[in-house]
Amino acid sequence: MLVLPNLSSFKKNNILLLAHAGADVDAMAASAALFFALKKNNSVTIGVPEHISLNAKTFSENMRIPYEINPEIDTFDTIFIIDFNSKDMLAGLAGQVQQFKEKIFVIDHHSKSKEQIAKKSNVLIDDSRIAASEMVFELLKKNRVKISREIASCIAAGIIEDSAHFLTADKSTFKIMAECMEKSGKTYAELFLLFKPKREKSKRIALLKAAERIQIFEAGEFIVALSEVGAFEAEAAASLVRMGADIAFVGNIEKGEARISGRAGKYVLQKTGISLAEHVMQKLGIFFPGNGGGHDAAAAFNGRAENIQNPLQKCAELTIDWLKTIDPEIKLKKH
Ligand SMILES: [Mn+2]
Repeated sequence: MLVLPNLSSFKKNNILLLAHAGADVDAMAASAALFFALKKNNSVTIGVPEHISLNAKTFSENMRIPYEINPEIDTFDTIFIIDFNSKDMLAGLAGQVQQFKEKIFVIDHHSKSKEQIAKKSNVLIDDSRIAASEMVFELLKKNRVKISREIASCIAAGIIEDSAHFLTADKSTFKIMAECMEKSGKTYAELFLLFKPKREKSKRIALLKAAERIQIFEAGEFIVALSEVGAFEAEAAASLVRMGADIAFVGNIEKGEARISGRAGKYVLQKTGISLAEHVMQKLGIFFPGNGGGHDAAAAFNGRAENIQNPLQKCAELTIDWLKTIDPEIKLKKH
C-alpha cells in the first residue's frame, strides 16, 4: 500500500501528470483535480500520450485545462501516472518513461497489470473504485486540500463518465458526488454538459438529409436502407441503423469520386453472418473501379462512378445476394 508523500511536500517541483493514451474524461478530470491542487507551489503539466478522446477534449476546453500531447518526459522531476498502470497505455512514450530516473507514482482504479511502470511502494491501485477521480478526491481530502469549485467539477465529471452515469456507482460514489456537486455549484445537467461534445450543425443537416432521401428495401425480416449525402456518409449510415435499418449504405459523389459507407446492426450480423467488407464492399470493386474494405459491421468503398445510385443499388443487390444464400426463398419488397 502506497503512502504517497504529503502533497504539501511538493514545492517548486516540475511535475508531469500523465493520463493514458486516448485519455478519457476520468483520466483528464483526475489529472486536472491534482493539477489545480498542486499548481500553486509547483510547475505542473498534464500530459497525454498520442491522442485524447473527444469527450475529454471537450471537457478540457470547457474547464480551461491545459494539456500537452506527447510531452518531453525528461524535462520533469516527478511523474504521476493517472488512471492506468500498464505500459501499453503509454503508447509512444513507453521508452521515455522507462528511462525516467526520478520518482514515478501511480494512482489507478484498474486491475494491476503484470509489468509495473513504477516501484511497488509508489503505486496506489484500488480496483474496487469506480473512478480514478474518486481516488484523487480522497487523496486531496487526506491532505486537507480545499475542494475548490474547479476541483469539485472535475471529480464529479470523472465519476459521471466512469460510472456510466452511476450504473456502477456504490454508496461511497454517491457520498463523494453529493459533496462535489455542492462544492461545484453546478447542477447534474451542467456537470454532464461539461464533457458532451457539441454536434456540428453541418453534420446534423447531413444526417437529416440522409433520412429524407432514404430508399427502403425489405428482405425477409431485414430492412436495408440506401441514401446519399454531400458529407458525413459514415455517420449518416450509422444514424440510419440507429433509426431502425438492419443495414444501411450511404453514398457521396463529387466529380466522379464516389464514397460509400455501410453499417450493419448487431442482430443481422449475428443472424446471417454477413460481412459488409467481404460480401459487399470488396465485391463492389468488381463492378466499379476502386477499393472496398473494412469490417463486418462497418465498411466503405472509394472509387469512381458516373452517379452514386448505381453503386448504391449494387450494395443492396450484393447484400440481398448474401441473404439469399441463407434463405433462397427470401421475400423482397421495395418501399
Ligand atoms: Mn478511469
